[in-house]
Amino acid sequence: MIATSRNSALEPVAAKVEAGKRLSQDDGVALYQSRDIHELGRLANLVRERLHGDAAYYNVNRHINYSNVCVLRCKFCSFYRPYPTGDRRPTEGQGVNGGLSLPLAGEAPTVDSPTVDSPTVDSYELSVETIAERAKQAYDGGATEVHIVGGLHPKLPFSYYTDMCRAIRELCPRMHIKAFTAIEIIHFTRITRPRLPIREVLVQLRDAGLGSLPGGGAEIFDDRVHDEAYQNKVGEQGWFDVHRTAHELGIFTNATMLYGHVERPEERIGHMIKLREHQDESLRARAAAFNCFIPLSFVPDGSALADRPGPTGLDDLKTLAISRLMLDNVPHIKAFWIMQSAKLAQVSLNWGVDDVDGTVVYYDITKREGGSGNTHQELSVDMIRRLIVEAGRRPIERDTLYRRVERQGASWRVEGRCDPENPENPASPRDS
Ligand code: V47
Repeated sequence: MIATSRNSALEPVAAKVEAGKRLSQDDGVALYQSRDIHELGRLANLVRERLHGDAAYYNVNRHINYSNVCVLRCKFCSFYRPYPTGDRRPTEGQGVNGGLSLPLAGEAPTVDSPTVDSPTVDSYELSVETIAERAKQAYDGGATEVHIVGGLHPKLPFSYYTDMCRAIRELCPRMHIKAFTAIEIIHFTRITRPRLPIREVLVQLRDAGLGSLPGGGAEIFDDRVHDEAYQNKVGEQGWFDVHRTAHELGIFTNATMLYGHVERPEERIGHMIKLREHQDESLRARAAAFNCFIPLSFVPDGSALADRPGPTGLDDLKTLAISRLMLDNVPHIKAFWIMQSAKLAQVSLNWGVDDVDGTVVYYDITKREGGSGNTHQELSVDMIRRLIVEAGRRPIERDTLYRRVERQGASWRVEGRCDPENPENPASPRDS
């Protein structure tokens, strides 16, 4: 049973939050240990309203996953497929993501994967033309952002990624391209000959049209967790090197945390504190910083950790609220509704969250229903606004950089910062 009375263990933490002081590792762990969920929600809401009042942000976007082929075998992941053996090639131009028709559910299995239990999905890679066409379809429908990520593909050359950005830029001149996690950026440094440094990879992508980096690939910054769940993946140093370099170049980025698999509460808090320290540095010395923190609720279905239960609703809500309290220097906390569900994302708007991502449309990386579920995962703008209004918040359409979007149907323009009057929002993007 959940206690509803005020828990005295939280009083020192409450005093710090009310005074605007920074929380420590122990404070964060105390918040996780507390069963006083009402006090936790109150505190997170206090900080949320200090920063954003009653505003709640969303965007009109489209996710595209260019390929599920990946050289890694992360245990939490149900998305990856190995590169096919023999004469076979990944399915080209189709994929399960965002096909111009509905996804290819029920396909016969053609690829054996030792760890992933999702036999209906084959390996695929999309051509640059297909990606640009899908972006254009979204752009014509009024999307302001395309969010593109994929696996670490062993064969595609770096020019595939720069060509992809150029092709989208050409067809959709005002659309923001948010693409490639830090792990993909490191992969690009390894596939170029001679090897390009991170900075040069980012500069070439930016010149081709890249606008910002999503927050993926962070998982949990902890060696124990890393070794247990994603051993061969680039670790925290590589992830931070990419984000540091992006910030130096004036490229805004996001940050994520994948929780609810093999990590412990204190490791989640450690993760948040590492991000907070990095953000201090970026705000002090660099041209850009993290815009948003996105706690990603682990979906076990179809992964090698499918025997784990994944987070409960209460754990989701607590993690979102604690993120708001710990990350005092990151302006936005997002409940990515695909992960926490639209219903819980709505509730979280009074628990520290100020952003719910957007319309999404297709999402391949996680699928409910045993890992082979439908990748068509879409919320209409009307539904997003309804969720926000019912939560007692004021819906504001934003672009990727949190500038207000004024819209009439499919046509839109950016109106400057969402919160120009709010100096407490430390990493608001400069007007440019
Ligand atoms: O890096 C993989 C995660 C991430 C699972 O920046 C999983 O606005 C849950 O980073 N269960 C990619 N999560 C997605 C991502 C993202 C999403 C939405 C918005 C933004 C943003 C970024 O998805 C991966 C990994 O951490 N992931 N498998 C899983 N089974």
